[in-house]
Amino acid sequence: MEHSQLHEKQCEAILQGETEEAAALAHQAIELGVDLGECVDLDYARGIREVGRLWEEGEYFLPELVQGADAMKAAMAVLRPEFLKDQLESREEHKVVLGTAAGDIHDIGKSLVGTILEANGFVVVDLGNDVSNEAFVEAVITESPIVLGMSALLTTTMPRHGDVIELLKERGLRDQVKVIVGGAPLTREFAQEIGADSYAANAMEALSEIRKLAGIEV
Ligand code: B1M
Repeated sequence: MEHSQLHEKQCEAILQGETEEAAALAHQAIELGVDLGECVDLDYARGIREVGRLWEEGEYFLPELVQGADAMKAAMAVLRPEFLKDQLESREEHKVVLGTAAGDIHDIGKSLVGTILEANGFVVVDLGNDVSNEAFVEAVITESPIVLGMSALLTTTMPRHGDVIELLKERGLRDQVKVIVGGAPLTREFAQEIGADSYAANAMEALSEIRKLAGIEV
């Protein structure tokens, strides 16, 4: 199969919510030696954003939204070991705690950020999704990460990032950890407003920002 044809088919599989097809195509991408970053950034992201657009326009309903997400997750599960194959040696002092804000179950983007960080030598403690403000603060105490990364995909849940930062200040912990936030509705301005140390628009930018926060030269 031509690479361009594979890219189209991958996007289509996410758009149609075809979980098995998406996983099978991910295997083919590995076999064909296609750039896997491109598969995620171009094909899967394009497919899932189109799903979101169709849902917003009332053409897709919740089941289609769920199926699209499941197809993307299935493809990502196939690619994850490949991303981690040439993993840099992980270092405990480069620990990052990650999670999605309270009330928010969107975790595909956050998990992708985690995979890219792990592949690049970070120890990632992923708290999952719908993480309470208290649980984020608790993890800063128990895990002593160098960076706390919070994700949100809903305009209603992004303010929780600011709440966590306030809670860290109240407990005298703010100076112990750098904070980065991200997720589709966020902006650099929002990150500055709530007092975060950094913001990233995508997984590769998150890697570069977190390296800077951790003082890692590349
Ligand atoms: Co929902 N959803 N969803 N959804 N969903 C959105 C976000 C929405 C924009 C769709 C739309 O209207 N077009 C809309 C939000 C509107 C708003 O807030 N203004 C929406 C809604 C409304 C909802 C529900 C309320 C629907 C309902 O039930 N009526 C509901 C909410 C549930 C809840 O959380 N309480 C809901 C549910 C779901 C599913 C469960 C079906 C599913 C999520 C499955 C899952 O994640 N396990 C889902 C999906 C798939 C989407 C869309 C279509 C795609 C999100 C995604 O995975 N993108 C989304 C539409 C859209 O975003 N355009 C939509 C792919 C992913 C790779 O990108 O997450 O942006 P993204 O992550 C990127 C960057 O943002 C960045 O890097 C990532 C990689 O490049 N990044 C970070 C992310 N986190 C970062 C953290 C960092 C740094 C960078 O540092 C720590």
